[in-house]
Amino acid sequence: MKKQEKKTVCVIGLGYVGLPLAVRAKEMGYPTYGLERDAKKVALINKQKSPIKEEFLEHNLPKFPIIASTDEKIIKEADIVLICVPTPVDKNYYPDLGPVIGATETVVRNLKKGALVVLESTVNPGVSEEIVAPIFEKAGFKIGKDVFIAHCPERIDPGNKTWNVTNLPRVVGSFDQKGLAMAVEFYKNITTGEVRPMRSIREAEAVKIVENSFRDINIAFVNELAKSFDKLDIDIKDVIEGASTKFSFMPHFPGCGVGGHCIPVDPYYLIERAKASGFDHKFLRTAREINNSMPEYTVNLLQTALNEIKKPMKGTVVGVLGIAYKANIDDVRESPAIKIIELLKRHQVNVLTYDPYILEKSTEKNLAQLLKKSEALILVTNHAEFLKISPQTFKTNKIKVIIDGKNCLDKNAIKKLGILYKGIGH
Ligand code: SAJ
Repeated sequence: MKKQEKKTVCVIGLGYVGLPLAVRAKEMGYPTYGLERDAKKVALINKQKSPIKEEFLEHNLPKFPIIASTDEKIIKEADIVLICVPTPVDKNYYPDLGPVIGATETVVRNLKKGALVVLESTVNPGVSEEIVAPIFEKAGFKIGKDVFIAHCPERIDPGNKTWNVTNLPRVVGSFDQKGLAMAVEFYKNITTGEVRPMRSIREAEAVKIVENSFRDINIAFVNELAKSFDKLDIDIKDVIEGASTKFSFMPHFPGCGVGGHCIPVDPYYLIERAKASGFDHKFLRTAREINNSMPEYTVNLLQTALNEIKKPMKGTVVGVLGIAYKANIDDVRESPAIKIIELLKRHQVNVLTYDPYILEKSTEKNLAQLLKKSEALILVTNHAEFLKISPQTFKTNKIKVIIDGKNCLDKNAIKKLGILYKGIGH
């Protein structure tokens, strides 16, 4: 790890991935620019204020300020360009490479000859060769001479207190040895973790899709077990704890759905690309179907519980605890809460919401207000604030039904108070 004096870095996309990377590059001595289309974000970043509520950024951005701009001409200065734009799916779960294509075209318009361009966005094997490279070649750039292209899949886990851009292990692939060497050198200056060169850029693309699909299928496994064990009066939470005593078991946990910009999205990139080559990823598709079914399963648990106490869904006031896709962050992308709220409204439930990290999307501005008004609750996100609610508080607020979408509340204490509790297989 050595401080860099000369090479200039430009990060394209200053979100959960790009902004920490830019801050880290600056910390390691690279003059660092950030190209971001959202002018409000650019203004905040240039005042060293993080647009994202995230400890690493709020702590480090003021210490290692970068120059953010909406003007693509800042790429002209860069010896190293890092593309960190989203790779979402559309409403039919079809991959949307629009942001990657747009960013690549922007780089081509402004590229400094001989620069290294690294795609960090998660993509399926083949995108660098079939989508990114042709854009450079069509513009007359010779890859391996006028431009060096590499892929180093991002591994940022927002809010993770242990792993961040400074220590995450990375894999890197390129079209040529010089590009690989340039990229490996850069990332060795960024992370204290292992930097593993892969035999090809396609293998580097495959690594990230594999690690996230692995997580998705394992979550689907326990979600399916939760549904099955619910009918067998077996508590999946106890069973997972029991199985975890086995040295090789890797616990995953059932819940009301799988959200985020990675896990529920990345498998579709492989499913669709493999289909184009004549292979059907039945297993990955089935896992996605199981995980996508959990919001409806959760709402059905509420309907059953309300019916048990002779209350209809229609008109009942139901408080949704949490909108974010996971605990203690403010990210709603692909959050199960979105589907759950939509389904509740379809049942003409009177829906209230509260998320301490996303007050602007919450109908109630504090927890007490939501609890006071609600007759039933669905916990979607296991934010720390919700784990602190005492069972007596539910009783005092006359909550009759609790659906615990993350199996994180005190089931026995709640049931003892005569409140109807249902978890996910728990
Ligand atoms: N979830 C479950 N059961 C589990 C684990 C997660 O239902 O056992 C749900 C979460 O509630 C959430 C979704 O899945 O809705 C995704 O959760 P996540 O913990 O995987 O969080 P992410 O989406 O931030 O995943 C990131 C990923 N990082 C990148 O893609 C760069 C992923 O690779 C990491 O494995 C993951 O963090 C992690 O391990 O924390």
